[in-house]
Amino acid sequence: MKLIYVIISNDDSDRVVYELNKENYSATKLSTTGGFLKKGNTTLMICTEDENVEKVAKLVENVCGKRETVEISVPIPSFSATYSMPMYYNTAKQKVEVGGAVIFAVDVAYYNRL
Ligand code: 2BA
Repeated sequence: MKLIYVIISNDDSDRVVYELNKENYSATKLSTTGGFLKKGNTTLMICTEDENVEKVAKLVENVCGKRETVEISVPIPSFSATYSMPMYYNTAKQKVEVGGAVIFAVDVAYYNRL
């Protein structure tokens, strides 16, 4: 049994969950934030048999499509010497790949539906 994490854009999330549910995969949606761009994204948790991991990845790929390179303003935090919270953010233009999906899977030690 594997727990698959799928990180996708918020725009693709409803469609991906719809397609997963249609194929009888259950998914839990988490509202997450990308550490680099500091923008909201969606992380799906899908627990399924090992042999389904590639099928889920293919399904996600079909919905999310390919990455593209865009130039955007990336937030650059400035930390004070005293506090670990950023005092302010500067931005810098940078070429970044967006779109697509990030997928990884981990072994599940225990699974039960009570
Ligand atoms: P973010 O961390 O906001 O990253 C958004 C995109 O910015 C990344 O797309 C990547 O193209 C670029 N990027 C990230 N870090 C970079 C850096 N240090 N220098 C230059 N460009 C950088 P993706 O790779 O498709 O990642 C999309 C989102 O998936 C990430 O949002 C993060 O939330 C998550 N993610 C990606 N790799 C991960 C990993 N190894 N572990 C956990 N989460 C990951």
